[in-house]
Amino acid sequence: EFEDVCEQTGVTLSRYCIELANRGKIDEDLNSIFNSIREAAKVIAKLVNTAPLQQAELLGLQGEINVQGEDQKKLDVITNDVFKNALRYTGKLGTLASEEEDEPVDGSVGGSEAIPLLSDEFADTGKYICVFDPLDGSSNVDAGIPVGTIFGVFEEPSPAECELPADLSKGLSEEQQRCLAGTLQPGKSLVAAGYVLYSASTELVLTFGQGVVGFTLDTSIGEFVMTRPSIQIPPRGKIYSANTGNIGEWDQPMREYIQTIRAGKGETDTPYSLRYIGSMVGDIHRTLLYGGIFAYPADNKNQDGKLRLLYEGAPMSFIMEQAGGKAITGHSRVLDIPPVGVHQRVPVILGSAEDVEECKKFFDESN
Ligand code: AHM
Ligand code: MG
Repeated sequence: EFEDVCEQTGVTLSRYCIELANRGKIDEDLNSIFNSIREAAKVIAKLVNTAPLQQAELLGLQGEINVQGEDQKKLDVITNDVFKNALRYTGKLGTLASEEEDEPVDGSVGGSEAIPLLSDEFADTGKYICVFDPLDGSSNVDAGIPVGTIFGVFEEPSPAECELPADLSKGLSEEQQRCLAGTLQPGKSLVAAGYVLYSASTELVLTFGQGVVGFTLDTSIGEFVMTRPSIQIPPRGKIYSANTGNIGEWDQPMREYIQTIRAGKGETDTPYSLRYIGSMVGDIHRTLLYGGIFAYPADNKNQDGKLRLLYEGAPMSFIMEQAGGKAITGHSRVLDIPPVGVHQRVPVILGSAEDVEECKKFFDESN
């Protein structure tokens, strides 16, 4: 019967995860976590899709608060709750760290909140840590521009690896120390990462460290269906993607590199085209599929760029490398950086291997 269902639907994300678990490629806990991510992604897709309708209903067409009156919660706050709670109810997470919250928090769930008839005790067995940005680029939603969710999953380190440097552990309770130590892991320790793009279609792209797979939400059945069994970024592209409004503030190597490729004076002798949405998930998704280079480099005002290492830089770099691409800060590999703070920023340059290598030469020569 299982096969019959799949003949009608294609390979669903749920089937994909079950089959990986059956083959021992992921454990049951990770399978549960992806169950929850899948469900949360569907809810967020719906929220993003209907946001203008809800806004119009609340404000009325003249922009005045209507009779229902209460303040509307911001979409990034709502989506944070959706994603966080979906993860917590798996009982498999020791720690959750969101771009929307100041500190990483304990991921366990107390009893069975809100479900009647399920009042017996439940012991959390969480050993995973999830870092996420529930709605990246949320300022774009009002204009109908694509936005996304980005996430990464770590395993909880052993107590011995949980020692925090004294300056970081100061003033924190034991539990806060555990959560922080678990969260401050370099990208190369990720066991899974992915993103969801809410756009013309809803796309979910993930990696368990064995290549990159893409799914598309089939809204008629409410399931993510595999549409790209193995995503490989082209080794070379023709597109660059960066906020060139800041070019005057960038580091010299970055500025020179972009000037070179857009003038057609780079290794391929072809002028590159500019594509920039200003919504990382959309810009990365295009880069992954069409090739080229995406950058949010350091500039005079922001020595570490804008994007966050844990919620944006590391998961996206893991996906990029798994698809055969590269991800650097300029001189070094993004996945090698050990974070010292949960909201730490990092310059990122990622995309097709040959393009990133060409860019890196400008940094190497500047030394
Ligand atoms: P956010 O986390 O506040 O939404 O900001 C992150 C977004 C990314 O999606 C995007 O790559 C970047 O900010 C765009 O920044 P800019 O407007 O400076 O080009
Ligand atoms: Mg963000």
